[in-house]
Amino acid sequence: MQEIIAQFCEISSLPVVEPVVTVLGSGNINDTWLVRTGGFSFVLQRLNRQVFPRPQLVMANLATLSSHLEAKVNTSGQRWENSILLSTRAGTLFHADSQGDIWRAVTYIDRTTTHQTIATAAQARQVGWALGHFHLLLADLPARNLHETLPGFHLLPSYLDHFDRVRSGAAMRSDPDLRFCLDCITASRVGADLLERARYQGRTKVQTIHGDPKAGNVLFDVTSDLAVSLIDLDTVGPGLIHYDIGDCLRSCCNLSGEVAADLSQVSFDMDMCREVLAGYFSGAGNLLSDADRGMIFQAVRLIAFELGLRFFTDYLAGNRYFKVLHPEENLHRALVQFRLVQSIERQKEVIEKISLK
Ligand code: GN1
Ligand code: MG
Repeated sequence: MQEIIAQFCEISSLPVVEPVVTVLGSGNINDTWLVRTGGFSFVLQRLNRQVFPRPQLVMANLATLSSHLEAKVNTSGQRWENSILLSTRAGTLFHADSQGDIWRAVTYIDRTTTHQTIATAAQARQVGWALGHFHLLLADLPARNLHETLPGFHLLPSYLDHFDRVRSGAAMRSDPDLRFCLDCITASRVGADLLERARYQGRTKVQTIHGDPKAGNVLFDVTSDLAVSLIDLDTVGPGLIHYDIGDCLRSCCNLSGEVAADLSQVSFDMDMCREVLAGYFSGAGNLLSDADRGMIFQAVRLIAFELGLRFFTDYLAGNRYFKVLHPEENLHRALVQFRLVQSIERQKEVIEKISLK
């Protein structure tokens, strides 16, 4: 580790290295550490090469995004800091070690913490605001300036094709949990191409989005509990703004979290939904048209379904994509998302109503 750290800074005293899970929560893809050395702190990450087979594109995007964000003056009225890429001492965007692993450093935003699940209305409003504010910051960064690092990342029809292929090759035991997932997929795949159709028909346009704005990717100030930053920027790139709004809602309004201990408690909380949307609208200004707002219900339904499908497919394929602590974890994660989809569908009218002005 010392050798890696020395690529990014001069080591004067022995660095203190902590896994970031203890400080800023956890991620399902990359490995992350907080490094403190000689009064300087930064976040060190090893990129998951299986998920990101072309890390150069991820790093090029991060560099483009960093310079875009660094040029912005904060006029938001609250503390706001961006996660910025730090180059190596040799001036490169990342360090490749002898095993071909890719390491990179980003700024550590101090006096902050994360909430993996949202506990208060004020936090929900702040997450919504942070996403809206972030979209406003990205509004003048043309999507064509960024690479698509994960082609088809939020293309639900492609995930369904992939699921169908994996399923046909998987030995399926008879089990009520598997049955439940299969039934949900059959029911919810109806209309799964709704956002893609809107895109092809020109009813929604591709722009620069975050790609993964779940609650745990928002940094909160430890004292004020106000949002300070949106982190985890590997998936920033061309996409539909609805993917982000849907992902943020499915994450914030699921109060039992992605690994809910009691499946019967999983539901989509409408009070939090109101707060997230109010925060989003205040942060994003006039970014959304009325037609965009009209698609918010479908966005959250489809993104929760997409995530459930991705977890379930990965479970059937032998847990190759998402990190797991035990072999049934992706199945459990899928059950949570599919229950959430059912709860979202039951509240269609209310979600549609509060999405509009
Ligand atoms: C993954 O790494 P992490 O935990 O921020 C995933 C997201 C999922 C999320 C669910 C590149 O993000 O799409 O929504 O897990 N990221 C990638 O927790 O697949
Ligand atoms: Mg991520």
